[in-house]
Amino acid sequence: MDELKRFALEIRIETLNMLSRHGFGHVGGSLSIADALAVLYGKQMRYDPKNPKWEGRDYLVLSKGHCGPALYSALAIKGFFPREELLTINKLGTRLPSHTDKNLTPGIDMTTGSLGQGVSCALGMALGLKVQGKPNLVYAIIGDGEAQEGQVWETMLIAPNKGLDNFIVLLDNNRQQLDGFTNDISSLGDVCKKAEAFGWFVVDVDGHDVAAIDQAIEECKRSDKPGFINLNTIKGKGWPAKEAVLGNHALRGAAFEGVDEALADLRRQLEEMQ
Ligand SMILES: Cc1ncc(C[n+]2csc(CCOP(=O)(O)OP(=O)(O)O)c2C)c(N)n1
Ligand SMILES: [Mg+2]
Repeated sequence: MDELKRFALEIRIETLNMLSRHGFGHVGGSLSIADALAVLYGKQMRYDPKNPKWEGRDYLVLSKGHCGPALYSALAIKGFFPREELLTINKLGTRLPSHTDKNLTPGIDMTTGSLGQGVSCALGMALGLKVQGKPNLVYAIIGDGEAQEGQVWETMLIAPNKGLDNFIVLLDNNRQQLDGFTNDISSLGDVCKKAEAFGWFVVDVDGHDVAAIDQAIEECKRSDKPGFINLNTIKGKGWPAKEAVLGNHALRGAAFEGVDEALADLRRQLEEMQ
């Protein structure tokens, strides 16, 4: 598990480094999924960085596509493309646009950014694989604000009806969306009970505990239902000054003040774990 913790720290470091150097980006929601990505790309998913389209791979759809930087960091660390390329984020001609694009980036399996659509596509991918009798798994990461979209609930309804035991949805439940706290805007209520009532196999975990996330995925894999993992997370996790505060969704320019100290602290944590 230490390796996964290190991987998550590296994802946070690369993410903060590229976004602060670029001077704009979705910091909060990228930092909250670092641990889940570390478990997926550090242990659970089958993939080949030298052959991103390998037909035996598992698929990940980052339905909250604005958090591409965290996923790019995981992919670069695992060798899908050179790590230096991360610094081209969102620049003209880059293969790394702010939101994920399957036609540009090695390792990205679905173009996302319009909230709600990604998980809908992931459902179709899981259904297609199931119909063909293939063993690949499909993972999707959605946001809590995103879960206000109708398409999310169509997916929640259809996946159990189609018996998609090859489909695992992870909800990055960081309790914040673009413009405030989700409970103040349109609460999801008891989302675990809702998912269960729709027919999913549900696990409720600390979304920053890599061992718990790993265990949750194992349990979902064993279940004969689609899996729903509620990741209880903190938006901005890893940069203490930005954790769970309003205004941490996307930062620009001066809002990055203090990032060097945050990066130094993360690098120190990483060194202590080597
Ligand atoms: C359909 C759609 N409406 C609005 C937006 C603009 N938008 C981008 S991120 C975001 C907030 C999403 O909140 P959440 O899903 O909780 O993401 P996180 O907290 O993980 O950043 C919004 C409204 C969008 N990308 N797509
Ligand atoms: Mg959120």
